[in-house]
Amino acid sequence: MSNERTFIAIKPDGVQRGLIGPIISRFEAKGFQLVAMKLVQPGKAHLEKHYADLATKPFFAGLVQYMCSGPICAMVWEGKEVVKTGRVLLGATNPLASAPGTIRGDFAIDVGRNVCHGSDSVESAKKEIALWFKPEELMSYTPAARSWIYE
Ligand code: IDP
Ligand code: MG
Repeated sequence: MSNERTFIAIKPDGVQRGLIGPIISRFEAKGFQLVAMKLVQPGKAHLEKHYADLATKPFFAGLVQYMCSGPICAMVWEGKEVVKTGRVLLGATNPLASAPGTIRGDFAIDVGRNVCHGSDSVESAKKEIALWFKPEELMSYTPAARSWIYE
């Protein structure tokens, strides 16, 4: 199915470091389709909800503070297996363990400043997209290059 969707976010450090363009470029170049994008600073309650699964972790408070420290570029990307492959493009959670050629491998060092987020399953993608976007913010369109990307 080529209409799978994932939630990808450029975290405050990525925005401040001018990495919006380079990160978007990698998803575009791969052939994935941008269906929604906005710059937002949604606040503590929203980010606690986004990272609810990590609430018991010792780094949770610092993580929420980091995510609240500036604007986030929130996006939805669509394509065949985009959830799994999106995380391959991002690289491992700890940038020092991320392969060169991945976003975190190329642009980050510390796990607490790893510049981007990507949904870890189709189910969490659905939840995250619903948390960050209203249905009318998601665009449905056929990209001109579609038949040059999919056989
Ligand atoms: P993911 O972003 O690769 O899915 P998760 O385990 O879901 O990784 O953790 C969410 C985010 O929490 C990470 O991207 C990172 O910013 C932060 N994080 C994870 N582990 C640590 C840690 O040990 N120290 C500080 N921050 C962490
Ligand atoms: Mg995660």
